[in-house]
Amino acid sequence: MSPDRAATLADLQARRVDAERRFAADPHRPRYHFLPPGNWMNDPNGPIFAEGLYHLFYQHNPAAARWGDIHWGQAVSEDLVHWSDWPIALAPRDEIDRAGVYTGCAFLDDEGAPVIAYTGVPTREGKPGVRSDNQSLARSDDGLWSWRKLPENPVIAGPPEGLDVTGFRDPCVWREPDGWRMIVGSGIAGEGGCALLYRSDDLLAWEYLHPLCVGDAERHGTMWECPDFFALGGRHVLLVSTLGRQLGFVGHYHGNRFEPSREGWVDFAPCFYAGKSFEAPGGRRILWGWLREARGSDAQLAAGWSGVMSLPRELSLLTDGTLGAEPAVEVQALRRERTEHTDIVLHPGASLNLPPGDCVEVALEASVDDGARLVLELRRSPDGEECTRVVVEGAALSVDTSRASLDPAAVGRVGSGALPTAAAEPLHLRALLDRSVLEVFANGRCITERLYPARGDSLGLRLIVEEGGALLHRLDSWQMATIWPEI
Ligand code: DQQ
Repeated sequence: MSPDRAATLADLQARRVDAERRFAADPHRPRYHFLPPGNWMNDPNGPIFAEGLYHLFYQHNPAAARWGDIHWGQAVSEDLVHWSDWPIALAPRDEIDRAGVYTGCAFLDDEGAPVIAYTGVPTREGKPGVRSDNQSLARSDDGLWSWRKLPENPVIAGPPEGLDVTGFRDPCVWREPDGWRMIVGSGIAGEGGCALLYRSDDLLAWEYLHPLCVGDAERHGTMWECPDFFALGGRHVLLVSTLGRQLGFVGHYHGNRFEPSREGWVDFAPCFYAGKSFEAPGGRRILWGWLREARGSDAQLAAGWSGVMSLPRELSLLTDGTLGAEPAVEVQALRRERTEHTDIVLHPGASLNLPPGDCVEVALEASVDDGARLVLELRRSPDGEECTRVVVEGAALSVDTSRASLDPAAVGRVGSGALPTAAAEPLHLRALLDRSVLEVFANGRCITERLYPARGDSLGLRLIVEEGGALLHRLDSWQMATIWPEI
């Protein structure tokens, strides 16, 4: 490593340690989810495994805990869990992207050189999509450390002629035997959200083909942001962010056409957004998502940070053909002190207290009676005034944050969705709590929420069977370690 690079890395590391020290007294700042050392973060961008490292880019305002002056931040990891900050990858400092370098992807070109495709936004005046939002490229010649925008930019200057679109951003690029493909998030006025498909031989000249797929405005929204497209389990998956959430289509792709046969929300709550995936060694498909705040902008500015990355989620196709997700196995490296319970019959009304905490994981496997209601209470104050509830009732999974916080700036709500399997199947439930972040996985489905308890003693954790009974085959809970150097 060159002395210059070593010095820059040391500076960035020192800045991270300072930041985490400064934020140490903030009870809401997560300890084992990635986030920048301060200020604003939104979408994950261009995740890629290259040159032996996981690279994670993200939409970033380095100057304030609010959206604006959007850059591409960058962090790298050897293990998918612990991160080092690298220098900002892209800044909005050119005529064609002065108002922001928006979301995109990263890939290796035919020579193996790392390339970023992103949306350049020259001005925020005018209608998105027709105000010269463009698709542009940057290349790295030094192992993804620094990025040079191409002189040929923009490689696509605007949406196809004659198409009345609702937006034009967030390229996703992949290679096919007969050339490169790019989809760009868009929507056709009067029809619905869509991903516009392009083809190229050299990544510089792009020919518009047609929409890869068009949604129905009412059910799938009028604009598709952050499209992500990949093969999985013998099918293809198209992820799009729309209507405030991420939608996943599973289907067949042939002859440049995608025909979805299954669809569903990638996460049941509106907190997980703009998810972007990559192929990890071994062929695993790993998804990252932006976990938005669920408190007012004043509270975000006062905190000095906003936005958290989800845990890496490994995607799969479930036996019913729908998209499933669970935390990547690497996350288990953060488990510390463990408590274990096995083979417990839980009668109606039974409860099981677990070691309290605000950075914990609970994993359980249970056979639940028909009509039973199993509840995991987290961040519970001793008198129950504050409490977040994860509820499994029949085939319904929900998270209720309506009593999570006494703070009026914190949003409380109930999010829910259906589990893929019948209640007769054992329930596999995992809840990963990291201060203001809660990610819940159950039989392949997930629901993510943000919670900001105001009381310092809201740390209680317990399992209750409110209705019916259950056989708890096993339950483990762990205190979780921080991913930052101990401070
Ligand atoms: N965020 C980016 C856009 C994208 C949106 C801008 C989704 O590229 O469409 O920060 O959150």
